[in-house]
Amino acid sequence: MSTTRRARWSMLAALAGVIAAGAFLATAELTALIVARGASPLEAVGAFVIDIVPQPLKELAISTFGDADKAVLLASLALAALIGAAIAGVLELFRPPFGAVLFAIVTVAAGAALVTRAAAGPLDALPAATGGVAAIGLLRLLAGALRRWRRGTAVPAPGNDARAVPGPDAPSLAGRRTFLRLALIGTAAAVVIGAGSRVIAGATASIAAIREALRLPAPRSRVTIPAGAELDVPGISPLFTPNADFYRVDTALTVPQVDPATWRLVIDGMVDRRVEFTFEDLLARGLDEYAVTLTCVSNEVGGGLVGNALWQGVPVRDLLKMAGPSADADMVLSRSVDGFTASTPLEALTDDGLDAILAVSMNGEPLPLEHGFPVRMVVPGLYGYVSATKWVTRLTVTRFDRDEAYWTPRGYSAEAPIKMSSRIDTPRVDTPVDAGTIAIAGMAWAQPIGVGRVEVRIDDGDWQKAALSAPVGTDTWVQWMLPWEASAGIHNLTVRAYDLNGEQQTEERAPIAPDGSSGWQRSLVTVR
Ligand SMILES: Nc1nc2c(c(=O)[nH]1)N[C@H]1C(S)=C(S)[C@@H](COP(=O)(O)O)O[C@H]1N2
Ligand SMILES: [Mo]
Repeated sequence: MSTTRRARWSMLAALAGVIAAGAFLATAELTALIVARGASPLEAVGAFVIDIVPQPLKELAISTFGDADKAVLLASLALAALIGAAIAGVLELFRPPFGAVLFAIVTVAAGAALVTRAAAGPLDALPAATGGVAAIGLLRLLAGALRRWRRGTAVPAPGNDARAVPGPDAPSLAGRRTFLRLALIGTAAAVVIGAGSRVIAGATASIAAIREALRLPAPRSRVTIPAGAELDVPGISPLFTPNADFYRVDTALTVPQVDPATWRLVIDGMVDRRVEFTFEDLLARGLDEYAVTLTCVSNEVGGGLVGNALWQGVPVRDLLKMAGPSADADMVLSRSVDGFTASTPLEALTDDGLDAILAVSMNGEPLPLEHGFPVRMVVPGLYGYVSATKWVTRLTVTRFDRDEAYWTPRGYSAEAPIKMSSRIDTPRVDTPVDAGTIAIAGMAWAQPIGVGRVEVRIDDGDWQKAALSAPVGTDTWVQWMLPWEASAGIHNLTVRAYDLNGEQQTEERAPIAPDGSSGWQRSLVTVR
């Protein structure tokens, strides 16, 4: 084969390598955005190189390039990657599967760079893994198509009929078409996905920075935590759930990025006048603090989709009053910036005895982005999907017979008060305990009435009254505890609660749909 022909095929193969590398980066960035926030291979590899470059070289770079040293580093890295990718492409065409092997090595190296960073978890290797799979897959396809294309245009060996013009045969044409199509689609997809992911990641970083810098005014009132509000029992849930441990449930694929400077709350619909508030307007009204336990309708008996926090915000009723809801309205449809909606009974938001709020702070800090920054609703006693709209931006006063919320046509009730429930935190089903005196303990909630009593039954014994923590309020859960002289064997524990009206938690089992699970939690524990 002539050197020029070989050079031409090499150029195409190199292009295939570069496109595959693009697919690697784009897929990795997208994965990082969705599952492993902050695990951008581009940044990790950059940081890794900065770490391994010897100090004298770093100093030389800084003295030579000054402030541009990072840019020069990134440009050198990009160039090296480009050359490496091109080589992989050529290898894959002429010496398969060595191009794919080269990509596999880079994938493993990038994964290692990602998981060995400080505070990284095993999930952080995922972007490299998905990137590697996409790149190797595309490279193999491109190289295969190229080979088919090339075979059909091969120059006949000397001695053959020299007059027979070597023209492309049918498989060759198909190979060419496949190669060009794959190359085009691969490039376009990589550019769109890669650039899109970077833009979103960039926006995320900046809203996170805005939140970080935000200083909320001190609240006018604070929740008083009574003595004895928190029991000292190993293995029990803390009274207040740390933000990092708070369950998260929403329909958002990526966390909405809302700048408080441009955020607006509109109240419209069946009102005397449409009103609009800025974030500053809300803060200027003065913040009050509330302790409210949030519960998800998807929480199974004994489950973890429930958490308790201190929220600071303003009562929804005050804002609604300014708009003047019409007398025949009975619902408020709250809407998030991402289109999610919740239907809340109007009276749950206007009742003077019920603290429905627009919250800006959670456990003493601005709402975390994933919990609704900058503003969300919190309504005591109603499941999250009918009340706790995160990233809220609009409250439309309406009627249940006119409007429907996100979950209503999807099998859940339009109205859903939280069902009274109790949960055993310790001992756990999966963790055997030693015989002797141990504490059976957990949580119970009956928002907004409050828990009056919790009872525990061991095996087929009598119901025993558990000790309760001093309640912070009627909208929060309480902790309960029962000391137990545990003997070796397998035991059956059951828990049930009563609210302050004397109502007993129902024994009747119900699934989460359409309006929340019910039933007593029964738990088998092993005592050694
Ligand atoms: N914008 C928006 N808000 C939402 C949801 C959602 O999907 N989107 N889910 C709701 C549901 S079902 C629950 S249980 C709570 C959960 O709030 P958390 O994620 O802060 O715990 O948010 C509610 N608010
Ligand atoms: Mo939920």
